[in-house]
Amino acid sequence: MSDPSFMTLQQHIIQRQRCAEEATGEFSFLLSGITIASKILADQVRRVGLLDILGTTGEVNVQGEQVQKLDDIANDMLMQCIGYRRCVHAMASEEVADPVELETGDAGRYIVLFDPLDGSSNIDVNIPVGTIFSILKKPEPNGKECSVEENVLQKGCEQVGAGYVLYGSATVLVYTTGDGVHQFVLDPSIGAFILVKEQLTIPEKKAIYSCNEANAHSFDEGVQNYLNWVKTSEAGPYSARYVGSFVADFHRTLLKGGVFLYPATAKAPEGKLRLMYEANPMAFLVEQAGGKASTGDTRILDVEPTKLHQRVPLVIGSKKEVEIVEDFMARRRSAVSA
Ligand code: P6P
Repeated sequence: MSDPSFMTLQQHIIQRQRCAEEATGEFSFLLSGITIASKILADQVRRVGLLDILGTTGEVNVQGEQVQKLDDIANDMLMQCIGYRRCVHAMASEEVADPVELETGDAGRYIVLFDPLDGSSNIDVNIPVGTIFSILKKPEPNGKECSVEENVLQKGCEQVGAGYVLYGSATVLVYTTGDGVHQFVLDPSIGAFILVKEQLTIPEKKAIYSCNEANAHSFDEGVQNYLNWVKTSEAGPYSARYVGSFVADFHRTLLKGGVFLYPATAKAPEGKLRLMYEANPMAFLVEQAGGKASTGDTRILDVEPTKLHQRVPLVIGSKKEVEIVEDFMARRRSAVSA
């Protein structure tokens, strides 16, 4: 590194925790479990095709999706690297039906939820994929014995940390602990995530929309009206961008602005993206960056979870762009109810 003033992710977390009344070093130790796993995954993802890790395992996961070999590797890696941390009470993964409770007793203060490798069906064609994580506190005991499921099912507004790792042309990590959004790039020459942007903010408005319009026929009619409007000269010109890998589409939206939509469809009547470990962490990040995230009418972070793997419709991105979509949906609802 030519610049001695660089800051690593660990230094950044410890520096910020020094300011927080609860600086115990536990949080930075917890996050280091995620970053170790992500460095190993970055190396694996970069070498797909050279290693026997392409394709599927032949199994189907709890979501009913074909398990990619790298899904299993990513899940095992994260479970192992986070599971060693005594400060972790439980973990929950997109790849595992139920939360995993760790025998850490009172030392276990945190709950970590993750999608180990989102977009993994794109790996074989070298499209960027990502790891998404969400961190909750184990609820204080209230006299009632709570199951690990009850401890895990908390609203997104209860998160104490969230972030993602994007395995693309560079390996990028973006995280928040509720004090702004910070971006790091992995420097493979030293094996450390280096700070590149502090207090990242999303543009309030940007004429980019990101949506799989092949499903448009079964979208909410308000969304269909939005998709018609967005192509008119009055609206635009808008650009359409859709990678089909949520972390990649979200990262572009966060940095450049715009709106990403995955509404309810005939095939996915609750939406496709999962609340607890996809929508919630990205909603925490986008709000910390000055953006907005809703189901189309309800703030994502206020959605009361009922199931670990529940799905939710998602409209996320620049505040003004999300509000335009919400307005189209609200106008359609009032037209129908009139
Ligand atoms: P569609 C990948 O499978 C994923 O879960 C997200 O990463 C992505 O945003 C979405 O599904 C893409 O879904 O229906 O457009 O292929």
